[in-house]
Amino acid sequence: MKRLNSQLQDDGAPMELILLIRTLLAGCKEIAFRVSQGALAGVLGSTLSENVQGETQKKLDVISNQILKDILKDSGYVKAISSEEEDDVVACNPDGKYLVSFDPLDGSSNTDINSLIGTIFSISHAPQWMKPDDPSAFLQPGTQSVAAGYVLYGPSAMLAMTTGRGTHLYTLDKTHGGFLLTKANVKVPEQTSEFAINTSNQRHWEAPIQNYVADLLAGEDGPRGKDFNMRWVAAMVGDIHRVLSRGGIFLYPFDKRNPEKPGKLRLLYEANPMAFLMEQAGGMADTGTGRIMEVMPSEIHQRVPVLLGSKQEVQTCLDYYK
Ligand code: AFP
Repeated sequence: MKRLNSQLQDDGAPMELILLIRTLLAGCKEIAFRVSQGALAGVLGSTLSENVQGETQKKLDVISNQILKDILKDSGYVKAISSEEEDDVVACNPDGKYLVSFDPLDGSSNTDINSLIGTIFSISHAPQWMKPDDPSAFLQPGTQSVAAGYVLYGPSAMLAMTTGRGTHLYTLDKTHGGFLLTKANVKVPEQTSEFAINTSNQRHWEAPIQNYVADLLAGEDGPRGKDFNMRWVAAMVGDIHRVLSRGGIFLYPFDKRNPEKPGKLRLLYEANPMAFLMEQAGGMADTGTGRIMEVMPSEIHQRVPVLLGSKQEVQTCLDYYK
């Protein structure tokens, strides 16, 4: 079976980027081990602190963030880090070539119920003239990313990754500790009968999503003329992994509750990396008003509406915005 290293080389990734990715994944393997220990590792439950978004941090969030921060800072490849669990950017090596954004433990509320969680990341070039503690270095659209992916900590630990030459799936071989290629060039089916949205937010959606979901729910008797099934993992990594594996549409749309929070999901370390993976797998990723990867960030923890997945279904959903 092909190893991650040779796939990255075949995809033309530069050596320093390969070394950075391997460093990042060494941290993810440690997180995978801690996650698999569950309550035995004494890391479940909440700490008393809250993160910048006002959410209670779980101990595993804090530990995962520390693991990734330490390993990336020590590597020398990274100029600065932005993390869901850090208020500000973390300065690293002033001569580092890359910027890394990550959500160290996405879906962390699932830790309490032994359900799917994961690490999401994206990597871009660091502007050479900027200081490592300058947050504006991160204000680049997703189209500038050189690599993105996630590690899903499930029944097996799986890596989905792209360096812009297709999306590939790897499985962590715990016997020798490496990621092995298990599916090259993933292709998301263009059509689907499966959708994912948190319907408890329905009253806060705008008209286009209200109308779109109403038509999905009407099934065979409605204008779509077929029945749709619904799934919700409550961890974006889990939902996106299902969509990459068998198609579907995932929605976290604009929410009228708070105009300063136009959606729940964060652009830099949730929406952009998943959009990059999805587009490289032939899918589509949009905010409802434009391509996610073209959104120009105004701050590192910016939130955006997210509609992504099977191409034709996302297009159908976007038609409701016209
Ligand atoms: P947490 O990391 O705080 O658990 O949030 C996960 C997440 O940001 C994303 O992974 C999910 O898609 C989404 O929130 C689920 O949120 P709700 O189920 O609360 O709508």
